[in-house]
Amino acid sequence: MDFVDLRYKPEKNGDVVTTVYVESKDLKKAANEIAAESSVGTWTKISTMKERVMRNLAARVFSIRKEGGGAVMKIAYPVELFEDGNVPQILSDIAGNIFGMKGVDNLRLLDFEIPDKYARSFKGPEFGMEGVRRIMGTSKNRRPHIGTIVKPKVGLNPKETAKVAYDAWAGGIDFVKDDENLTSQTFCKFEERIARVLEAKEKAESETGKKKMYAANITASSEVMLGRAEFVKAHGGNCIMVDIITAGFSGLQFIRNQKLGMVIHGHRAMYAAFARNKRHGIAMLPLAKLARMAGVDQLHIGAVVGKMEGGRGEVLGIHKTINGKWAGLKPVFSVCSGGLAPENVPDLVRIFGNDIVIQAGGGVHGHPNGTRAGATALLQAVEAAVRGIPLDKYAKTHEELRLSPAKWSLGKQYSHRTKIV
Ligand code: CAP
Ligand code: MG
Repeated sequence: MDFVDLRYKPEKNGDVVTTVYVESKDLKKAANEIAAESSVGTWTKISTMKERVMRNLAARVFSIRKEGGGAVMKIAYPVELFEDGNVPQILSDIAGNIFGMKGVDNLRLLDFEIPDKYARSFKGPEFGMEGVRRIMGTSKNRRPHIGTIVKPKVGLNPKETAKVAYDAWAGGIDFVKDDENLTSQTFCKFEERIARVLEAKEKAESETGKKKMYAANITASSEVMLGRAEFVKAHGGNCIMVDIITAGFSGLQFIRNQKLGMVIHGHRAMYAAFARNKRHGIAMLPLAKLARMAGVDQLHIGAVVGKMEGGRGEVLGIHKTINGKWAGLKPVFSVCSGGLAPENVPDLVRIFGNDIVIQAGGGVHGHPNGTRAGATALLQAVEAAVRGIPLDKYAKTHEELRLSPAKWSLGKQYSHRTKIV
């Protein structure tokens, strides 16, 4: 068992340490195979192995704790195994072939820790939460930002999209974004949409006197993303969105490394293909850390309440991790989204505090009086929540909010929406 050493103590500045959950008929053998395959080993002894390679670069499983039907293991990887600033490469190591090995029935990457010096080799967010707040003028009044996704997800033409965006901004929304599956389809070509929506943004800004943000979804192959990002910049945009899992970390790093001077909004569509099965895959926490290293400024993390999976402990842990201090990488603005409506705002503020972006698509455009009223209702819910005023009380003097909970409060139409009291 060359790769299992239960007496080994990892070096804080010298090792990358992963925490994995493993299921196997033979856990110790699996531990050895995992550490071997993800560092310098292979399935058999090889004549080309050098003593110095084993000594300096072999990964070591240093903790095996039985849990559930398997075990939680900790693996130390010498940091020399990793290339500075390369997200795909760290994944090919710590989350590569090991998921497919026959000796392992299930394997889940739960977390990883990296030395500060290596962390600093990644660009991280260009703006981070404080940078976004500075742009939007909310550095002092630190209420949650509110955002909406233009709905229907796809199908509107550029003119219709711009109208929905304008109504949302005029109603009080800070942040409007494209949906994850809207890029440049025939019915809504990217260039025309971006030009029209940014025009609407300017109009809303001059009418409301408030700074607004629009996340244009540039997701595509890297060279197309760059062209689209440059188009957004040339038309006065301040934000771009990348579907970071479908575009991949390489695509995200490519865009971040251009230093475009625009906020990067990270949408996590497809994350659950890795993260949902609690016994296999890659949990959202490591995905979120990688996104911060690669350089997103805002990231979808789940909402606890609403339509997307993710319990309170897990999602709050992700928020604290990407929003907290880490080797000088700027804190990421966490985005809570998915099945949210004004009625969820008090729960969200109670769980996460004020340093989040609260996003509602259906919960804004589904308001009985339309998008503008829905945007105002969401803003009113935030005003009430940060002042600790119960929503039903605030709703008595705020018409849009009063009409909004009437539609959603019992959760009848969304029976799957959880309410946290
Ligand atoms: C929300 C949303 C977001 C999800 C993604 C959607 O719309 O636009 O993509 O929030 O999930 O398409 O579902 P609604 P997550 O407000 O209408 O639900 O934020 O968990 O990554
Ligand atoms: Mg969406």
